[in-house]
Amino acid sequence: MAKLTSKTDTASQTEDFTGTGGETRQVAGGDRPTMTTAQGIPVSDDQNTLRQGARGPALMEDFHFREKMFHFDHERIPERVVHARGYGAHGFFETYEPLTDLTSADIFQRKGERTPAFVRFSTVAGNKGSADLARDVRGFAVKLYTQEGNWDIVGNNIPVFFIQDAMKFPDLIHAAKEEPDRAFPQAQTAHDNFWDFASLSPESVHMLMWAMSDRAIPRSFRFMEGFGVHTFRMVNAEGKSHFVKFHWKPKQGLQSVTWDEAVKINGADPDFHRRDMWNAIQSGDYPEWELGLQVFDEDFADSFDFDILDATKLIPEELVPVQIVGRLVLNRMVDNFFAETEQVAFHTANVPPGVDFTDDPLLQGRNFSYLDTQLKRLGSPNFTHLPINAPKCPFHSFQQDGHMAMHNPKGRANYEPNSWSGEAAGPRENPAKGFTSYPEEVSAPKVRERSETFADHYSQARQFYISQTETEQTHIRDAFAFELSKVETPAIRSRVLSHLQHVDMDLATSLADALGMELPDKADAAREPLTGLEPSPALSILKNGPKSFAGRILGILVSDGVDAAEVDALKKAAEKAGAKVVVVAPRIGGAKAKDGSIIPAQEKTDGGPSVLFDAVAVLTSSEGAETLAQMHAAKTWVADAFAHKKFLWANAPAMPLLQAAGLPKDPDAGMFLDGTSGDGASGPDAFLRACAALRFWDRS
Ligand code: HDE
Repeated sequence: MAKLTSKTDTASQTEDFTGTGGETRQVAGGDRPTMTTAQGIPVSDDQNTLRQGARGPALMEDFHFREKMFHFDHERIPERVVHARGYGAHGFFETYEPLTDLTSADIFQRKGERTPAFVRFSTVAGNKGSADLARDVRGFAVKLYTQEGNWDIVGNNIPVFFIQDAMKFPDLIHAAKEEPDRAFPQAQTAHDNFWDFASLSPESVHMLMWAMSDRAIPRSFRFMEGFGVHTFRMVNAEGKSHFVKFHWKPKQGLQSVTWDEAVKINGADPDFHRRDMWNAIQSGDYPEWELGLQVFDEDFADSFDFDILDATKLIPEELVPVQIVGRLVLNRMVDNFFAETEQVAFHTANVPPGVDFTDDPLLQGRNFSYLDTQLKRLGSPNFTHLPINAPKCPFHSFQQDGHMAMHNPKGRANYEPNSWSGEAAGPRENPAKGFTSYPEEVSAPKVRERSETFADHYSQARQFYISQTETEQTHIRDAFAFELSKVETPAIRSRVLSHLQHVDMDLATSLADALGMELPDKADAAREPLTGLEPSPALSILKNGPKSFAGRILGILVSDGVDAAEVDALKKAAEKAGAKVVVVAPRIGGAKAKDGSIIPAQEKTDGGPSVLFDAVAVLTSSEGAETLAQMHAAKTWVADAFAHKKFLWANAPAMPLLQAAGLPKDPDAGMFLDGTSGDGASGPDAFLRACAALRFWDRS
């Protein structure tokens, strides 16, 4: 490397240089532009502050240093008070058929039309740097840049919420986040404050069932549903209104991990969900959801057992089927995380003409909160000027000035009415085309009161529970036991048990047993729960899994001496099934196959534990298996995959490793040993077909 000894104009140089202090300097030239200050002044030296003499004091006039440090000092903006950790991607929404009978919303007027979209997924409780696999609700916020303005469906992956009135939101969030005196636990509800608040708020019981289910530990954003939660309205051109619930259904099918995996994934790859989204989109495997509507009218609302304005209730799909109306495809990652994912600002009140609100007291509160929070977070009412937030249709108003105003009105008029003409006159309201609120009639005294119709807190919690498979019910029980084991105050645990007896006596009894506690008296119910609600299969994850192994990952643990053809055959079969393969080897340089070739590895045994994969294979030589059998990381790799009930393929030489890991000699139907499973299925294709079930839950 040439030594750069003098401060010359480096614009024409194209190589890396070593500066006088030994530092590497990359200088402009070729396709590298000249660095400038924010004012556009070319920078000659980005390595050294200006000082008096090589060992002397720094000089105030070093405008480049001062500007650089000033900007850095102000890089952070306040993180979101909830949903701080999130990950976004661009895509489009495609309308399947016009929905003119239902809504005048422009996005639903033309078959096949594509509308640009941006989606941000998030966890709720943790800070920006928390781990992806926290047991938590996931945010599913969609911005649709329609031709009549931005429409935000700011939803979650769970169709109900903890509370009924926005008044309680600050309390809920305070209780769920880290405790204020000790600042822990981070991104976890497993602590006294949360369960204290929740158990004192019986309206949260339904949502608690969801939060303790595997819905709260999704395998990835790609494999979860989204829900608008509240009842909204759709209004057609004649002004007729219908009630609507929004659903996003993943074409990939639903999938979650187990709690033991979640805990381990958080250590092995705290970015598991964002990495998954990045990898899928970058490799062209674009995730897709279909938009579904549950449409109903006042008559249904009046006949329904619950209040459609109560966000702690859902409408079973078996009662009001979900009508599929379009698809959402995510096909492009952001160019810059901060500019797009961090600065995107959603707001429940962003609805286009043809969509409207209901009086759900949670929704009404949200319609106040989001605009307010954006001002705090983004620092200026002009956050709508940021490209990620700006509409993609023409927009005109007389809003002006303020911090960072980037769209500045031209011409004389900045008010209306005005008597100017032509362009100078500016925009005018348009009664025919503009947003008109549905003229709902409301007449009632002003009160602070919760409607009687919101009082049944247990029936749907029970319905959710009885809709789950046995495996899922066990996971729910175990999740309650785990969370409550972290609660230090026995009276709080006991209060939870008092509510759960209204949900299911067996659940309450077995949980009391798991906690080593006596069952307390049943809680007094504000309203006696209904008996006889039918199970709703749509509420189970396992009943709504994928149809194939596509989009999933097969992890193959290999050793030196392995047969390269064997690895290749399994890899090809997996890729044919639409899955991806990750090869794990004791060394990151890969494994040396029997024929001397190198099988490249993407992970090293302890860096790529089996919890990161959907199904696993172990392909070794006899010698390699003996070596792996001595390695703790290799043994847990296999033992965990087995314990997590994953489908497992192993060649004959791998048996010593499997045995060292404590696996049974006789394969069950989820284990393909030497190519054949316990129920006689054989060959890589049969293995991958079996993998579509994702887990062999019958494994004892
Ligand atoms: Fe939010 N919520 N929320 N929320 N919410 C925010 O807005 C709020 C609720 C949801 O990726 C905040 O921009 C209140 C339900 C998502 O940027 C804030 C209430 C549902 C996101 C806020 C609720 C959600 C937020 C914080 C009770 C599911 C992330 C930062 C009345 C239907 C959006 C921000 C993103 C974010 C308020 C309840 C979903 C403070 C007051 C119910 C997905 O405005």
